[in-house]
Amino acid sequence: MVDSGKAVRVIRKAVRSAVTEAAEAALARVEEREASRAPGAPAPKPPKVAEPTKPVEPLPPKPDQSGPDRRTATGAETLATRDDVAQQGRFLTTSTGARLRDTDHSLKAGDRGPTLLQDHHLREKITHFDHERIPERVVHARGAGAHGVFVGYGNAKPICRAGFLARGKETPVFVRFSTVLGSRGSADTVRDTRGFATKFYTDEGTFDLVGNNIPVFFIQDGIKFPDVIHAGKPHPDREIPQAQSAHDTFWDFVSLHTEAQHHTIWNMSDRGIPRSYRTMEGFGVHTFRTVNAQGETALVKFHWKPRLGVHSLTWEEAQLTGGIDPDFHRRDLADAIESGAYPQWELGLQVFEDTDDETFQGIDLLDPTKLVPEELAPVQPVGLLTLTGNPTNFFAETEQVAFHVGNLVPGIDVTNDPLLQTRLFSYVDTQLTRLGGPNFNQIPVNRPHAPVNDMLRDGFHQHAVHAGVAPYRPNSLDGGCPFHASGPRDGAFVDVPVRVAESVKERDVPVSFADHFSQARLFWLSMTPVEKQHIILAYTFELSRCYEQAIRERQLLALAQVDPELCAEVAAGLGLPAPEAPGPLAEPQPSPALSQLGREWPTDGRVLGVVVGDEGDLDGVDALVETIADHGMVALVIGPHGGKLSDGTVVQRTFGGARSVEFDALLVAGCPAPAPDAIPVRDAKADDPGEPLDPRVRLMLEECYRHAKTIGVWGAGAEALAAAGLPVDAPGIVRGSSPTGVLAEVEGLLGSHRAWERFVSPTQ
Ligand code: HDE
Repeated sequence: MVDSGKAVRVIRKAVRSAVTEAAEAALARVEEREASRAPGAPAPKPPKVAEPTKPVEPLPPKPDQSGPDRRTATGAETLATRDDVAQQGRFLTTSTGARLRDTDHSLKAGDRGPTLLQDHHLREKITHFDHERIPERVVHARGAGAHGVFVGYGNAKPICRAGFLARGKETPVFVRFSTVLGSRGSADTVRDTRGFATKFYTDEGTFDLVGNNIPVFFIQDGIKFPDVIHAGKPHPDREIPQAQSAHDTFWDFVSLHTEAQHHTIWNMSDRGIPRSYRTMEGFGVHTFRTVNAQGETALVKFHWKPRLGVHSLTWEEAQLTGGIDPDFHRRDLADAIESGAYPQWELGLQVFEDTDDETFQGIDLLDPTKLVPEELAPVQPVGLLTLTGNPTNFFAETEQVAFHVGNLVPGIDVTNDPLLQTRLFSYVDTQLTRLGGPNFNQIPVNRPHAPVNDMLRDGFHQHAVHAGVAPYRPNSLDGGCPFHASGPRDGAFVDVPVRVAESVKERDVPVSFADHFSQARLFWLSMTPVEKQHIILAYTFELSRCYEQAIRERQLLALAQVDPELCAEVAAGLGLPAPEAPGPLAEPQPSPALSQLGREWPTDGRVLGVVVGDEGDLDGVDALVETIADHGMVALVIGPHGGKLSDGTVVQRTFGGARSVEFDALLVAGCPAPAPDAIPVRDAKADDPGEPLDPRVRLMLEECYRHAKTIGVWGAGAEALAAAGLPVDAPGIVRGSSPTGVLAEVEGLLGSHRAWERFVSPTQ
């Protein structure tokens, strides 16, 4: 079905046109910015120290920012610019546009008197503030979004007639990534599943692909969703722990509902702690049904394949980052887009014949706890997603975006997967409360790009001004409009007439859903030794955090049915005997595609820390920083103090403020002596200010080494390694004479993400 060479050519051409504008903006921005090359400037123009008093027009959005298309509530294009939907004019006004001369003092009966009820400005300001919050999502509350474009390759045509998959067709998208368990303000790097929800604003209506970064789910029937979420959320009495699965109720549930064991082993693997949203795969999880122009159907599973590969944090990095930069993933996504390293994923399909039994090689395609190994059904790329713009306003866009698995377009339909069936009910229902009424699809970020001609009327926050008198059909008063589309030729969505087997009404489960362990075992057997060690560590940590031994023992019994070695190692860590599996284990063929190791990937948007001293080590640093930016990566100069160094080099991080977890690799330009603030009373990290190296730099080197990150040194940088007691010839340590030579080698090594050989594994 796929000619991948041709597809790549088509896509290159199409994407070029789609992202040129954004790329030019990024370039212009880089030229504009002289003071600092690091992304993350809070405002489009650096502020002055003195308070601005001369009235000026509101500043425009930053060049990396994008926003919802300026459509009407019924999907029509407008001539509005993005500034038209932002603040207008030079003066502060009320919400109804009356200019105000004072917003700092309430209207009082005398300067010491009580506030007057007639102060309409005070009342408007406070009342609006009182209602600024809306309920956070019951799951996936913590997230980050971005705008982008999807370009079809055209090769899906034989199985799917959806127009957005047509060759070279550009469709605007909004993507929201998220964690599942944590509240809106929780840390990004917790161990959890990640959401990967994409809204395609297609010409044929909005298509939402609301997926996760894990291809299977905890439960087989949506009726258990409240249960698994109640188990994963903080305990109801003390409301702890936040955004964690390492607690009794979670493990109580998954050890009793053993269908959750497959999803759980993915969570315990490195997939549960991604390095970046940009380095995650995405999965539609359920099997969907596609329809081609002839009305023929196929069963498909959706995949997102990141161009940068699948990479994760180490557990220690994830924990440190949670404290040091709880916004790590959010910042990473925004910074990458701002610096022009546009994240990309190919949309891929696994395609299966639409047979009566809806199975493929014995795998029940309606069971969402099962995946189909790529070795059995290759993922065929059908289009490319590129994220090109950060939201202009988090609340308006990322918070108010409303996904729904029932937002389907002609050519894509659902199956009877009992998890998917429940989701079809849940998503609209939840928005009614969260977004305050039934008109949430009229919020700018949710507005379709296809003409809307529904008969839904009124309700809270109605933005459309419907004309006509006959929102019913058939009618004669409005000329009969709206009419039914006659079928696919008119672009109608036609529910696929799938035969429903003769059956009885029952609360039951298919026999094929009874296998809970064979694919958890498949996942385990497909891991490399170092990945297995990480899984053992994760189970041991999580179960050690459970209070009740009975829960640990019950989960060990589940692990015994996954793998005896895994069970024995975790049991040893918990100080418990390893139980025997009650019966023989399945012996599935491993799927190497499930492992994250063993391939080389591009390094766009990777963050390199460049350690410099105040003087003497600065030769070539400025040029190095520039080269790093030219190579699509981000350089952060780490110096003994803020501001500029003696040669004018701008410092983005200080020894006191930086921590290793921010960087994918460390470049060390010298052996900086302890800075004046390297005193324990000021900075606990400086507890041993021994000469000759600043102790905070030593800590960064130690951590980078421990986390198997690449470290590059030149000049006196080698002395820093020695002072930190690190071997200079270990894998992933690059020594050279020039900064650019070292960078070239470091970049090469970064392609495999880490110096994996540095993790010592007993089973290697
Ligand atoms: Fe969701 N899910 N879910 N879910 N889900 C929500 O919708 C629900 C499931 C997923 O960034 C909610 O707008 C039920 C599977 C993502 O805005 C809610 C069931 C998968 C997001 C809801 C599932 C997902 C949600 C909460 C079991 C992966 C975030 C707020 C039948 C394929 C979307 C909202 C965003 C959000 C219900 C299971 C993915 C309550 C009942 C399986 C990525 O409607």
